[in-house]
Amino acid sequence: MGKSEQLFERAKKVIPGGVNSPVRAFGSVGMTPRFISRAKGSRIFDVDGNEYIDFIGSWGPMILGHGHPLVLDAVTKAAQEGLSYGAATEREVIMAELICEIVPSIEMVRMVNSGTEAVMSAIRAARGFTGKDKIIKFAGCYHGHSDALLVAAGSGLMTQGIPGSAGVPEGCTKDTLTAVYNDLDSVKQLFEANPNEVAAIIVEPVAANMGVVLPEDGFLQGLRRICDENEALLIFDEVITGFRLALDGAQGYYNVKPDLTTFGKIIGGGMPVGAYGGRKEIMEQVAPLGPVYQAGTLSGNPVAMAAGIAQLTVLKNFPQFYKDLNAKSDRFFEEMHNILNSKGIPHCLNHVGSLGSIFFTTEKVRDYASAQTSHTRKFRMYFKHMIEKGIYIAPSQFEAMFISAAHTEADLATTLEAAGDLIV
Ligand code: KE4
Repeated sequence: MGKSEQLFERAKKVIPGGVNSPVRAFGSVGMTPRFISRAKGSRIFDVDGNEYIDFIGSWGPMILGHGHPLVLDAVTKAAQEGLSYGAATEREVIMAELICEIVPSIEMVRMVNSGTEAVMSAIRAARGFTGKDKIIKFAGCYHGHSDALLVAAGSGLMTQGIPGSAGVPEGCTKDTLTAVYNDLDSVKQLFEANPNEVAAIIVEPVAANMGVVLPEDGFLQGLRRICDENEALLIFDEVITGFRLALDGAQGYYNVKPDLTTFGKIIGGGMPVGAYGGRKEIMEQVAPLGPVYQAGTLSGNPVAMAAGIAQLTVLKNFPQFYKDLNAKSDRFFEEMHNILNSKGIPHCLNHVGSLGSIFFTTEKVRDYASAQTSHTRKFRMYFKHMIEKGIYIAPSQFEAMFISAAHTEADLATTLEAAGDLIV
């Protein structure tokens, strides 16, 4: 029995499912999860000494690759000055100024410790600002695990085939309305059925939790228009797309301005960080300034801020960064598509920037229902084939591939070569 198997047996005795986040359990691909010992650049290494080219990148944060020297140096320096004070620090000001400088729609921002916390808090701020209770989300989108958002959710819930969660009282979700991604009529119908009751629409501007599903032309612009017509707020959940598609995220890439934005992942550089921010008049509702309460012991933690500031500063200071990363990624995904086509494997490959996913279906995947036509058995075969070739992709059909600046042309060529041997 290898070390991963041994650790998994031990873990299952003391941690639910042996993991601290469900998707890590490799349940949907029927394999023992790899226990990782270290990572560097585009590579991760498991406890049995196996090396992989990593396309998870901690589910998005590692856009520079693992262990970037400027990030590590910043963390080391900050840690030597103390791990946490529970008091205001200069680094929090620098981080907030950076985000407000880079993302034009953000005039004020609050740091929290995860994407879930960022979304939960943004929803509360939207309800507090508008005085309305209902929220519209989209089937297949995932916004973390706060009660009100565990409705028709993507990511791990979709992987496990459970649209909701036990332990969430009907009272917590009765104000959550579900629309169809890329279907503006489904949104309009909800507003017509709930006149003057909808506080906000929350959307992943590029859905990445039902696999990657792109917004069709006019979809995001349509949401902006519908929100303006109904005096509701538009919340972009950019926990994945923020600082991923472009320096100013999906809102810059698609040129649509939300009222509030949530972040996570990349802004923490690998440390636990989330944030929500937007128009000043909305954010001024948040305590201690306003009546919307939200707090956190480790919010704005100095070591986490140091990691985030270092990563965002690298992204900001290299104007070519996104042009190069997105061009490299486009070439890779297009070549992957050609290889699968040449092998006669029916599939839908959706990608934008350094984000992409392959669905084993003959349909064009444009929403939750079409994503569910994917043959998860074929995905399991694909996953097993790739990991045995040393390619580490998400152990779920309904997650994304993340390409980083650390992925070399050789890494990508090796990955394409592995796909060339795929039989599904
Ligand atoms: P966290 O609470 O996991 O930091 O963020 C929640 C969240 C919010 N919004 C979006 C768009 C997200 O994708 C996420 C979390 N993403 C998943 C990956 N699909 C995290 C991985 C996991 O659950 O282990």
